[in-house]
Amino acid sequence: MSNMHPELLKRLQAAVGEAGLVKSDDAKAPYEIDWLGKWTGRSSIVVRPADTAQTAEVMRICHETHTPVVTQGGNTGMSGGATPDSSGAQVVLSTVRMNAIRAVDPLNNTLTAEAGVLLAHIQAAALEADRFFPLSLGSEGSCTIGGTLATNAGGIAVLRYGNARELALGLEVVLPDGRVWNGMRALRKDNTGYDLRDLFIGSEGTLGVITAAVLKLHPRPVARATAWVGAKDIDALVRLLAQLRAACGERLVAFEMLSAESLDLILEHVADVRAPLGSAHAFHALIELADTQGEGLAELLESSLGQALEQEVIDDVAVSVNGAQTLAFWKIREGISQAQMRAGKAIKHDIALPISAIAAFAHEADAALRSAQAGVRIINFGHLGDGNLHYNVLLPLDTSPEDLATTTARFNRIVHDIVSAANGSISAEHGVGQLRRDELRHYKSEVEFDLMMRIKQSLDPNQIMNPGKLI
Ligand code: FAD
Ligand code: 2HG
Ligand code: ZN
Repeated sequence: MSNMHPELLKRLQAAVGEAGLVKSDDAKAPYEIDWLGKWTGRSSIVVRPADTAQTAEVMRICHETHTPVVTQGGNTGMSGGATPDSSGAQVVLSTVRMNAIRAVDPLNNTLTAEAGVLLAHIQAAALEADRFFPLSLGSEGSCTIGGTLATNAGGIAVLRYGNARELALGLEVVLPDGRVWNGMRALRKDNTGYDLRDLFIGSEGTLGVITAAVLKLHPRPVARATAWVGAKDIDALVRLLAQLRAACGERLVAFEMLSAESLDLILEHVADVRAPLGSAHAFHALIELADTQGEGLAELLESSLGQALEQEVIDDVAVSVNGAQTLAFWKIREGISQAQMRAGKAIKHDIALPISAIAAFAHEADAALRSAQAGVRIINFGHLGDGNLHYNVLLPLDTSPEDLATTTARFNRIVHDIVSAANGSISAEHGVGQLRRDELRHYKSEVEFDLMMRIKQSLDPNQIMNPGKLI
């Protein structure tokens, strides 16, 4: 049961009603472990406000009483940002009851949704209005739009449409002291001072609770053409990417990469998948074009890839012939997170580099890791089109926690030093949370870190928003 002071419990109950509280240990348990099963904690209570006013009241109470708050959406984050610590003192504020789509405006190409709406529901509502919300992630059936904005998530269509930040026009945020900032502007131009919206996007629950957002919609594509490509090395895929961007322009929406080791892992651990070109190639890419015009898309993809074959940039191609095959291609790509969980303990590196530096990075990091540990299993895959690799290392399932901790620290330093030397990022799309907090301190400049600390201090002077995460 909740170990909270009875007076505080009474006030929270008055704010959200009995239906808005989760008190028993059993009922709280799912909020106290993350999706990967990697981080666990203990909350004092879980509060589930039904609207912005209730959220504001909860925050006013927590601010006054210096009670720490961990905001949680779908709890699918990859960096441990939504899990409370082990003190039992933190309140989990779940946004799942704030799940209304407030409006769709097809003339302005916008959709207004509350924070707890699932990403998949936003995509569906856009399609119902004959529009398109392009943000797409493996977790879209479980993650919320609030969490997706709070982590500035990316996914498989960033190459064409940008990440969460680029798809948000306005936000409503409950500040740590309970005031509500109404920034719900549905404008594409607004130069009225500092960009507060962009401050909250990617702030991972450390500056306030996002309660609603105005999102950008795009014209609905009516045609897509998808292909699977095999190549001898990652350099070849980087060359292919440049050729396809030049030939297909905005129609190139996805360019996803899997190394042979990543593909083998999926084939071994995910049911009902088959490698379109076998698994002999060292690198594979899943490529998709989409367009609001139906004509000529498949031909464009075929001719562009045909040319790359002739020039021996790539070694083999399978162009999807129907919707079922396209889904089968994507099922392979989306199986990678599950496959890693089943196969071992993954040391994840979610890194970004200039695309022109990707191949050199991969060669250098491969060599460095292999010389640090013979036989190391490198699971390199990701959103090559965005310069974002998931350059993971897989350890056996029975690795002890001590070995995992020391190997993680060693491999993080090797990989992140190479990333840093190339002016890359050690967190491209998954955020910082607990996973990268100490690494962030190590790699951010003093000036940048100081600015972040000042922002945090001025918005959250009582340090109650997601303590122990990000900063
Ligand atoms: P949570 O996990 O609940 O929270 C994440 C963080 O945001 C926490 O710090 C939390 O405190 C904060 N937060 C949540 N809601 C709010 C709010 N309303 N206001 C303020 N702070 C809030 N990410 C990618 O970028 N690209 C991918 O391709 C991708 N694929 C994934 C595939 C799988 C199978 C899984 C499990 C995850 C994947 N992710 C990916 C991770 C991604 O960050 C999350 O899936 C999602 O965007 C987070 O949303 P959520 O609602 O689950 O947030
Ligand atoms: C993806 O691109 C996700 O599939 C998950 O960002 C990455 O499992 C991972 O490391
Ligand atoms: Zn990803």
